Amino acid sequence: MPSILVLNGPNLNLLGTREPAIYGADTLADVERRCRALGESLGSSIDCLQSNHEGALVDAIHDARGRHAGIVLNAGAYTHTSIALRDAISGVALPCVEVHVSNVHAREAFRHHSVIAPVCRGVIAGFGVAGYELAIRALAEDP
Ligand code: CA2
Repeated sequence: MPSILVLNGPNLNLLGTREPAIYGADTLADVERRCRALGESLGSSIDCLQSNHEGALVDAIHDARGRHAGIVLNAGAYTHTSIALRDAISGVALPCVEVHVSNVHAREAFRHHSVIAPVCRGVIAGFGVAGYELAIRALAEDP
């Protein structure tokens, strides 16, 4: 059964607790439940992990090699800064879909640039937490 890693970065453990106008009301546990349910219906197993630490995210991407067919990644603010995450994604050569809950392009200018987008299969932003499910569907259809 092809497996997908849903990886969330810094502060996404706060989903559903604050700033609902930007990030909605679903908690990270809700998101992970929805992802697992979708995976089940698509015949994919879903592993979920969240960390606030850049190195732990790099380790998770490395560990995905040989275990997962692809990665759904919301790297949070590291999206805009982390060459280490970019190098990890290109290093493992797994298809990776960049996800953002909010429409980063409608927000502050510093959120408009992603250093990881060039090494990702694609980017989904602005569809709320449904973006994670869209990304899983994209990977399941074209692994
Ligand atoms: O829109 C997204 O998904 C982001 O990746 C979220 C990051 C932000 O730095 C990116 O620019 C866009 C921030 C995640 C913080 O999440 C919170 C959720 C609720 C309350 C406070 C923070």
